[in-house]
Amino acid sequence: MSETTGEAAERADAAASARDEDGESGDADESLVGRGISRREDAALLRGEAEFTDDLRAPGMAHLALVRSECAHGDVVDVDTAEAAAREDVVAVFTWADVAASDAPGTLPLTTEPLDCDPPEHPLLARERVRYQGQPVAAVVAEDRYAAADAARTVNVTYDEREAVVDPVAATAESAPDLFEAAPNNVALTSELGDADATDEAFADADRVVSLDLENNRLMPTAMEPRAALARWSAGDERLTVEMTAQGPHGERRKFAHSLGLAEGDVRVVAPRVGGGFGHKNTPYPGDSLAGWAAMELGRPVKWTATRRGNYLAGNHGRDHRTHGEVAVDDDGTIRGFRVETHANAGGHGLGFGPAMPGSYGTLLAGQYDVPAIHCETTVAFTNTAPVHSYRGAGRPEAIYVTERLVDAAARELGTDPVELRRRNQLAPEDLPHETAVGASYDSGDYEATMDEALDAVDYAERTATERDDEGRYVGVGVACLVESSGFSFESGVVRVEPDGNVRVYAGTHSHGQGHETTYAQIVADELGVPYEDVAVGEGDTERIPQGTGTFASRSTITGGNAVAESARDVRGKARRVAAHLLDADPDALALDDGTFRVEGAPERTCEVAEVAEAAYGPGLPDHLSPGLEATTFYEPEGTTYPHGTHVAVVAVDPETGEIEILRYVAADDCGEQINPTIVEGQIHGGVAQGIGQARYEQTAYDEDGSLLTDSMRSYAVPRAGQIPEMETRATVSPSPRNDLGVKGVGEAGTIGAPPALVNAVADALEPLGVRHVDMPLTDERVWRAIRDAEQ
Ligand code: MCN
Repeated sequence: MSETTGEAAERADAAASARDEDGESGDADESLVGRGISRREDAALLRGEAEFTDDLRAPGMAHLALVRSECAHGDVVDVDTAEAAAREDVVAVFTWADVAASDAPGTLPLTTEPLDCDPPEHPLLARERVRYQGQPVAAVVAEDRYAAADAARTVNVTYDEREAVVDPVAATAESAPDLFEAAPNNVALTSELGDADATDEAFADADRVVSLDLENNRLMPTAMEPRAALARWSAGDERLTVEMTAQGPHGERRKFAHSLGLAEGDVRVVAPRVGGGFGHKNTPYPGDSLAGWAAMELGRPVKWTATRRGNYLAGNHGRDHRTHGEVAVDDDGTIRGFRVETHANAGGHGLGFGPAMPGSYGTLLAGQYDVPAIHCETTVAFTNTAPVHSYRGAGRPEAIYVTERLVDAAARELGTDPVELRRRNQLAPEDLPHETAVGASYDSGDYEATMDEALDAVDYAERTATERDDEGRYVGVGVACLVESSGFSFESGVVRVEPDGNVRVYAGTHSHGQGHETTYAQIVADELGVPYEDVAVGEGDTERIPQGTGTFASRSTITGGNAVAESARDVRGKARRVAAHLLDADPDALALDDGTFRVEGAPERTCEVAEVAEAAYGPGLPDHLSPGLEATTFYEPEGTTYPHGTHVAVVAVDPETGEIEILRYVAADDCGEQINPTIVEGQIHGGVAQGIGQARYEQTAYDEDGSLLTDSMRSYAVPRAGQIPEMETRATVSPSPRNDLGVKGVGEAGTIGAPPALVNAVADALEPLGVRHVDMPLTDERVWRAIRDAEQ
């Protein structure tokens, strides 16, 4: 079942009118879930009162700076630390020899995924070889951060340089230099999805085959806050506490235990406010482990904060796929199959291959369509570049880009309207649940209805073929239909009513901009029947939360949201039994509303949740009631959910300069039940802005020796506010049958929809000029060259 924009808008309007001055509602008659309550976390952020890792101080704290390799591939001949070590303000200078001499293993797991090969783990400091520019070679600990940085600059590393390779296709050639003996031809992993024979047959039978070679540009996540960690070692009880920028504190705790040789229970990880993650704070890094290791060695708190350049050099990058894609299509527009071959870049030490793994990439290739045969081959290659891992979308933007570019190219080949081709092949609501040819199991949705929401907004039906505006610019419309997967693995959620009646909620996820403090409070206040204001939400502390998976892959609402909902329901049940005891009533005869239990039919017999809580923790409970008022849930959804949407871009392209103007951008998305429509809209805005960044501006560039050419924000073009157009959002609501709240994720929809919508729009605009495809980023120069090439 699907609710249209009109209905969703009505709900949003109702929500808006229910807001009080602070944007919060105390009206308990209405459900809080579904209201666009403004984010409670924003006040502290806007006033500059929120504390980030680098704001934290500890008595006796020293500062760690990394000496990063400027060589992308080479053998370390000598690390001369004498000058740095001689400085008075330097506490210690460490190299691999020091780590090796300690009790710690000193390495990070290469990846959590099984590979075709078994290369050595990533050493915290380079052993005898470096494999990417920016790899840490030495660490300097000093009394202040400036002294540490100055001293680090004096460390002189001599390398015996080796030939480097940066391109994932070139890396697999026989002639390419190997990074690891254990990975011949640099192949980290090959994977195959779908039925090759059935796909060959479909291609042989189809009227036409249309192909495209696509490059999914390499991106560098640019969170406002770089990665940072403050580590404290308590020698007395041999426990390590690390406050750090993390998306999943429990995963980080596992990493510290692994690299430092500690029991997980002896490590506490706390993620305070985190200034954006976008996937790149979800994998282990040498810097934070080294802070922990140095704190243990020195018996002093040690802080490490990455510089912007360090972040760019050695923080995980994203995307970087080279793809040959083919679609088999009949003349009547029926899609018979997709065949896709992709080389994905793993970088110089795979800390994770998220975007290249079949589960997050190839399984999404069917998009919104009923495609009987799909075959996808992926080769993941090591190269002398920064490790590549997840960046907002992590495999799904890469897949949908291929699908949506191929569908558009097929429409142009057939001379069919691209929307009509999509309509012809889209899965209908009654086709769902649906198992695709690449193993995804879609849950619910009316893809065409959501597409029509977006198309109606731009009056698509009124559009004539090719348009030119008053300035002679070519106007194009690009449509991108997306499906994504969300809801991976389990999450824990704790709900506790304190003896004073206040409610504390803890979850294993971590909000670093997503607004969980607001949305989880909405969920719990509803489920528990208490005022929203009484519910406080905490995340990001392994000591307070039993276990957790963390925030990534738009999974938090489905897993964490449902975990806290279930705990709240359990607590409500217990509270009802305690209240029944206090009121001497049958539990079934009690109604709970706005924090007060009432005996039905006897309105004078009431008791507050605070009284119930006091009784629950006090003496005198009858034998059938155990003390306490809290519950912990480990929740795993019944299956993955598949949010969907259609994004439409209208662009004007100047044929003389190649300059693009985005005239309209409409995103119609469906993430199931919306907990908070305002936050959902904000998530779409942020994602689309980053998607526009990929489509138009951002390109990570290495020279052939593996030196990063875009190592600052002067050379890496993150879009500025003025480069982001007005966005219009629409919504449909197709509840997921796979979790109790009926929710699907929304955090990445924008980065998935925007790139193909924009590239399709530019291809549409330039079709009369004979331009078939332009790779991202669509810079003026690239577009101008594509026009000139087509003219020739
Ligand atoms: N939401 C909702 N109703 C739904 C779905 C979500 O109200 N049906 C709300 C949620 O409750 C939450 C927000 O929307 O407040 C995002 O929820 P969800 O889609 O579950 O995604 P996560 O919370 O798991 O966030 C992860 C996702 C990812 S993978 C990246 S990357 C990302 C993103 O969210 N990084 C972000 N959004 C970001 N936003 C900010 N500001 N900063 C980042 O680093």
